[in-house]
Amino acid sequence: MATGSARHVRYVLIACFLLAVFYFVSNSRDISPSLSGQFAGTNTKSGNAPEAQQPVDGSSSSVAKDSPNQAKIKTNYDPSEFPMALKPGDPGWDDLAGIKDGPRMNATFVTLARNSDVWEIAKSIRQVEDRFNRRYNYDWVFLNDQPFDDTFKKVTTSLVSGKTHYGLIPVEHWSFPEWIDRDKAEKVRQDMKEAKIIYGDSVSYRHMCRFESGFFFRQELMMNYDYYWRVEPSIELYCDIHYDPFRFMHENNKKYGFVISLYEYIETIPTLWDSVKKFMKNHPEHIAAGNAMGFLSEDGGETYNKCHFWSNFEIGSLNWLRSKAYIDYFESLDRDGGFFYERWGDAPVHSIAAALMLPKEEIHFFEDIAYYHVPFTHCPTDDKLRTALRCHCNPNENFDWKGYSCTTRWFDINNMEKPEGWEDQKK
Ligand SMILES: Nc1nc2c(ncn2[C@@H]2O[C@H](COP(=O)(O)OP(=O)(O)OP(=O)(O)O)[C@@H](O)[C@H]2O)c(=O)[nH]1
Ligand SMILES: [Mg+2]
Repeated sequence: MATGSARHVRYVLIACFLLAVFYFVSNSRDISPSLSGQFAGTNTKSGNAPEAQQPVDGSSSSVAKDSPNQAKIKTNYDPSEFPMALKPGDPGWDDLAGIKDGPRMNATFVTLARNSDVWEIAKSIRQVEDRFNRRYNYDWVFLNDQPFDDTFKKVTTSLVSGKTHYGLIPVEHWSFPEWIDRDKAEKVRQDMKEAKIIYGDSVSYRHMCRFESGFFFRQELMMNYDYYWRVEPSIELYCDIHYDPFRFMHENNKKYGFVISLYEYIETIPTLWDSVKKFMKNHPEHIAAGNAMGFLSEDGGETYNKCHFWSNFEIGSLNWLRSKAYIDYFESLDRDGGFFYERWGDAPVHSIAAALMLPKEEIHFFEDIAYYHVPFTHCPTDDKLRTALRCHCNPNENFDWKGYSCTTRWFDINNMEKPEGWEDQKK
């Protein structure tokens, strides 16, 4: 009897031990985020040391300027070892738990905000984390023309799963350049106020637009990264994101990604296109073969149709924005003074640059990233896709195919097939 019960106890102990081993193995990925994090930028084939700071942007790759769509570039990891679940049914699609294994890009979220924006940016961060970043833990850079206060830092750091960084914008990136006639600028603001143009009388809005057009990507903190994802206060993300959009950009040699496009108010940019034409004449070397001029103009560039990508959402290449081509473009526009003598927005400024200075295949429409910034929504058109992505947006609010959107034009100039059901959403 005594021998029998000792054997019994031994069996129970062995069973417990095996159960503990099984539990540890099956949960190890979830309970050791720092271990998974070490995959960032490593050469997973050879098991080399992390190379997270190594540039990963395709700008130095050997891909031709007018490369075909979906041009793949060399990576310092083996993509097939960590397949991305790009569509329902792809390997790993159902795995939304825990920290995602595989490589990380040298990328960051970036937000320009005031201290008073803290609760609205908190909502945005919560959405980005829940739908994507809790599995990827990318960093977040916050920029401000005033020092961030403790509340802002505490709240945002508590919400972001990656590292947070806080930057103070130098005065020279947030002030009138010396060549601007302040009296003339003041007069314009008065006129725009009377004409009831939104933000028409605001000085800070103009500094913001100029900063986003020409300076955010070369702030000291941003120099550590190759890709950015811009997030504004009060936005919503409506669907799960099953793969890493930064990695998608890198592997497919994309430089600029958008979700919503529309027409700009002409009152804010009456002479922008003249300024762009001057730049094109002075710098033909910066205009890409196979560009997306057809998105911007119906007459081969004579006039601007006002189409632009809505820049409050952007995923893009910082190395492209830091390129000589983009800097020459920004400096040429900046000299012409329209950020202050009119009210040029960073959305048309970025969009025109992308459409003219990149081959059109390097611009990507993220159909599967559902997004809201007042007053427009991008909600995936295809019913099956929305269900698979567990979206909570109302498809009737999808702006893509409505009259004021330029997304139909984007599809047409790229000969892209529109998603099932698009015609039902036109009105
Ligand atoms: N630090 C700082 N950030 C600003 C300032 N003005 C705007 N921003 C930020 O710049 C971004 C764009 O400003 P918004 O006020 O959202 O401009 P908008 O998207 O054109 O207009 P809304 O429809 O009001 O959202 C947001 O992330 C703001 O938080 C400012 O004066 N200082
Ligand atoms: Mg906004």
